[in-house]
Amino acid sequence: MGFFSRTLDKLKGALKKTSEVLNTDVRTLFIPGRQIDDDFLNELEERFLRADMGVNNVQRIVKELRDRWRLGKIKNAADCLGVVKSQLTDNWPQHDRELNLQPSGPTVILVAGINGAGKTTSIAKLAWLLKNEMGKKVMVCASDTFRAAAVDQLTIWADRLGVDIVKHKMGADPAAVAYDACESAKARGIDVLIVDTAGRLHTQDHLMRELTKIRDVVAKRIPGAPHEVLLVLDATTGQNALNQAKSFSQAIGVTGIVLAKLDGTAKGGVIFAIRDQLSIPVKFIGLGETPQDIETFDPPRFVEALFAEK
Ligand SMILES: Nc1nc2c(ncn2[C@@H]2O[C@H](COP(=O)(O)OP(=O)(O)OP(=O)(O)O)[C@@H](O)[C@H]2O)c(=O)[nH]1
Ligand SMILES: [Mg+2]
Repeated sequence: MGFFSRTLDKLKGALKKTSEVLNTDVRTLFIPGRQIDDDFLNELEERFLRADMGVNNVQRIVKELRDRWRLGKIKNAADCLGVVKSQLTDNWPQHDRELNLQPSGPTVILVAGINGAGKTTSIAKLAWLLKNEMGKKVMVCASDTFRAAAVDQLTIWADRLGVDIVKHKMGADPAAVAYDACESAKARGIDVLIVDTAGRLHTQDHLMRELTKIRDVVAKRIPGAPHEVLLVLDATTGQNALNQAKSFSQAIGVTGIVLAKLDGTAKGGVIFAIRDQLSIPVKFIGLGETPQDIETFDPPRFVEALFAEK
């Protein structure tokens, strides 16, 4: 049984959590008994745009609804809900959302993103998930040597979660820390090594090259590494996240997205824009600040949660 289904079984309450924390105002539109008219369709379009679903998506869905309404196939708001849900659910590409875990030897996960996106917190979440849900031996690597606080933050998480950490002093070469972590992970029989990196803008060429250097170093130490390059995106930045993803992807070859901070944002619809515009799967979603606030991303469940009553 794969990672995905195992995790789903264990996280039974997770859908409830998603519907509780998703904060878009699309669900309140489908009032029972309300008839479809131009006002309704315009309002629906507006709210979908506000949820940051992306113009193409929204136009496609609204056109579909308008066509069906004109043909007399649907009459009231409640009929729309079913169409919208299936429009949102049906077109997900068959992405493999499982982590590419190696059967033996350390799996290396490189984590990148802009400043404050939620990288270090997402690493704590992944470490928690891998250790507690999957029984993996996890090590984290403090390759964000830019700020002293960054190493401290990761150290605190490692201590709390009971996972190993490899770190150097602040200002050290991030690739050298990664080198040591790879050696240490092999020596200690670690299953998964997760590498934290400093936040950077995709426009900062020298910092993007630093990421490439870390990637090259781990590739030399461990066959096939990094097995995952996860880009952490902050859902509250909405459509901006798409540009970040495109640039990071060109620079370092992203294999999956962690969409953090979906709790409490009204821009949760950005996940549909990501599907529309990028060929990178969202693998995990972040729903809060504790290590347990993570879910594997499951499109149908997400769509259900988006329209579920709170
Ligand atoms: N509500 C919420 N807050 C989050 C989530 N993920 C991260 N945060 C918060 O966002 C802030 C930044 O998170 P970090 O994990 O430090 O972000 P980072 O990308 O490592 O930041 P730098 O290393 O400074 O670039 C912290 O206050 C986290 O608690 C999430 O899913 N939900
Ligand atoms: Mg960090």
